[in-house]
Amino acid sequence: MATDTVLSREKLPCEGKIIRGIGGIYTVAGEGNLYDAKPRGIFRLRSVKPMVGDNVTVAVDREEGSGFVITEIMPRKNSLVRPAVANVDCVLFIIAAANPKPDLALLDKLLLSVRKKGAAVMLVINKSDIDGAAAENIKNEYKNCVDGGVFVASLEGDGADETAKNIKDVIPKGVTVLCGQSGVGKSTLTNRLLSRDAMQTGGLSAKTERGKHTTRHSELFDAGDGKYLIDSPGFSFFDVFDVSFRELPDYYPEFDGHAPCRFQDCSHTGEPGCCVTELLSSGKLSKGRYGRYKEIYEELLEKDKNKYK
Ligand SMILES: Nc1nc2c(ncn2[C@@H]2O[C@H](COP(=O)(O)OP(=O)(O)OP(=O)(O)O)[C@@H](O)[C@H]2O)c(=O)[nH]1
Ligand SMILES: [Mg+2]
Ligand SMILES: [Zn+2]
Repeated sequence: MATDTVLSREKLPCEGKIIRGIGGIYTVAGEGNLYDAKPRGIFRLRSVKPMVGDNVTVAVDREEGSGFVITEIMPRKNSLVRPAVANVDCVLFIIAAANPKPDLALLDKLLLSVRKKGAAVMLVINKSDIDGAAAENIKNEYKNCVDGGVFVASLEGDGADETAKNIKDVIPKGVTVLCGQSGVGKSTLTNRLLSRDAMQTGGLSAKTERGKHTTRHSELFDAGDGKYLIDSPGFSFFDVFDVSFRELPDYYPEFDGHAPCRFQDCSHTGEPGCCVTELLSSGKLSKGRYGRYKEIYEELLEKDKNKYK
């Protein structure tokens, strides 16, 4: 992907990918050029909004006589709501061992939502320099539920480049979104993975010890080897809305291939003869993950009961 806007018209129309969208103008990377384009009016009529990650056709805007227009949006493989990104192959979650305090319930909800979308999930536990023991504990809790292993990192320290290289090797080809609470180091890692200062980074608020929401938009970067990265704004609240309590175990890889429970429709929340006993004692399922599983299950069950109210 080129890094500057070249207003080359010869190659148009052409196919490309939306790498950012600001104020209704979308930048499309295609044929080695960047085109700042407006969506064709028909999309608004159909309530279709282009998204970062969309594969599109871009053409010269004949109506306006100049500028560029998005004439077609290809069907999406999937899309995330936060951040709004289409055609996501992998989500790389970042959590800090400390500063900000890790919110594992939030992480679990995000993990299962992304699994439901059919994207791979990876996990980096950052800021191990602040609390190495906490980082190891989180690693143990999550080692059986992510793809490609859990990475423990200290992205400010000496070994940061080495860590970033190891992470980059495991990231699959296609589009990977970096996701997590504000201040955990998503932009720091993005810059390490790209070997340049593409994103601004920020400190934590001294008063609340939370992130300062430094990143405000999502942008797609070419990391080479067919790998594309998107840094995203951090957030601290997430509601699971498209998963039913019945399908919850499907999004916990720890349950994959488990021994049958006594009850065929076992919810794994305390029934006798449940596989959970064995999964906990063998360490395949961690106590922390299981405790939060039960809480999320209750939340989803409650939501289902109130569905028609
Ligand atoms: N001690 C320590 N600090 C780190 C580490 N990685 C990043 N930081 C610092 O943490 C702060 C936040 O980093 P960012 O990369 O801006 O965090 P972010 O996740 O992009 O935050 P938002 O954009 O607000 O969502 C910065 O001051 C970084 O220098 C680390 O491994 N150890
Ligand atoms: Mg950021
Ligand atoms: Zn069970």
